[in-house]
Amino acid sequence: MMRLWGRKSSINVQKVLWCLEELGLKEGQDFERIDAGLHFGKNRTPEFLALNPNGLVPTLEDGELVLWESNTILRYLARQYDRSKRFPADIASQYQSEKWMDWQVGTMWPTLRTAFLGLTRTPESERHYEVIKKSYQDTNTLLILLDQQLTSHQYCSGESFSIGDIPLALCVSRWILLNQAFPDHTGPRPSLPNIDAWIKRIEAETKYSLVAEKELNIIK
Ligand SMILES: N[C@@H](CCC(=O)N[C@@H](CS)C(=O)NCC(=O)O)C(=O)O
Repeated sequence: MMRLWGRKSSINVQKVLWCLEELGLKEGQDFERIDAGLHFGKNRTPEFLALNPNGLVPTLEDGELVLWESNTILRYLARQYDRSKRFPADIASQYQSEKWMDWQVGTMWPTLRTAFLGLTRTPESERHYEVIKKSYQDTNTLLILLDQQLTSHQYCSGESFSIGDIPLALCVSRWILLNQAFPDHTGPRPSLPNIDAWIKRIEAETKYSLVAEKELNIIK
């Protein structure tokens, strides 16, 4: 049985849980999950650091194989366990999906992360509101790119849901939630109709609602 280390409130753990759901892999049957990170701790113990020297979640053990980096875990799960062909297998769709996964981890999340951590994981007295607003507004600009992609395609890599949609949708969900919870500190959120339609499609056609927590888990 696989073992997944990580608390459910982490965006990166949510990616893995969502992917496992899409693949029909069940907690308690195909994998066990151990709460780790933030108030659960466990991620700085020598045993955990031997698995993942970054001390971060998610970390996946599958037999002898130990993986960290959430997007890599998604790639592995899709390649190893997609028995029912849930995700597109043609090379063009796969690499379009890869492109958006790299964009999420290298461009979008680093931009939004400042606002996210600033508003949800930083005590109010230590928040830098100008920096937070800039981070949020810069994300607005970036998301116009994704909205444009979704003008002519149903999903990020084409007409089928792929693993690339998972990281993107979880980021977009946080972008929406942050603005709902802190409108004064994020500043306005533009209407991006293709992203709105894509999120609705994802909610209707995937297991997203089963795993993605709709809370920011704000630490005061
Ligand atoms: N690039 C890594 C980032 C992992 C990461 O930053 N994980 C956060 C949670 S989202 C973490 O472990 N934070 C420490 C903690 O929860 O204690 C990935 O995609 O897996």
